[in-house]
Amino acid sequence: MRFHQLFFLLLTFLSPHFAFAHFFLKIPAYIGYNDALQATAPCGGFSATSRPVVTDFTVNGFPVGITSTHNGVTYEFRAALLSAPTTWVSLTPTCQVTSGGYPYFCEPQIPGVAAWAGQDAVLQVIQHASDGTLYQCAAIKFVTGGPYTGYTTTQCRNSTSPATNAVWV
Ligand SMILES: *[C@@H]1O[C@H](CO)[C@@H](O)[C@H](O)[C@H]1NC(C)=O
Ligand SMILES: [Cu+2]
Repeated sequence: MRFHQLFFLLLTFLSPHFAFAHFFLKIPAYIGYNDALQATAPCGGFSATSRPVVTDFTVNGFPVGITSTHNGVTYEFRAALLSAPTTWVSLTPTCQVTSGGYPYFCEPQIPGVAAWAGQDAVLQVIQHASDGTLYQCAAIKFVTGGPYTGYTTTQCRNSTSPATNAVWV
């Protein structure tokens, strides 16, 4: 292989858009991430009832943090009870996020479902991007109280360089 071909290959691998690098749910901990299956509803190729890590989600607000390789996307934040894992309710309006580069977006106070306090549930984040609809889920339990403020401003932040611009619609 000639040097310039190798160089091109390296560039391809290092690009944030290599393969299908899509988006990552950072907070709360996701059920699982599989790049190739992220377009599979409802949880990107993982079972909605899988519970490797369970996060207590305060119903008066809990942070949801995401990184994405896409520049212009729309997010939906939904939840379902573990006992009815196909019945999703929206927690928020949709959110349009624009950014150059590799944005980190964190909304510190995604509201929970107050009536579900004390119950096991699933958080679903849907990203609508140029390459389609993509899914990530987190195993949660709704608990009373909040907003939860236990994450640092490094863990829950919006990118500033390049800037994240988020609008709820
Ligand atoms: C990120 O931007 C959204 C939308 O403007 C905002 O609601 C949220 O509070 C911001 N996150 C942080 C950590 O400031
Ligand atoms: Cu993608």
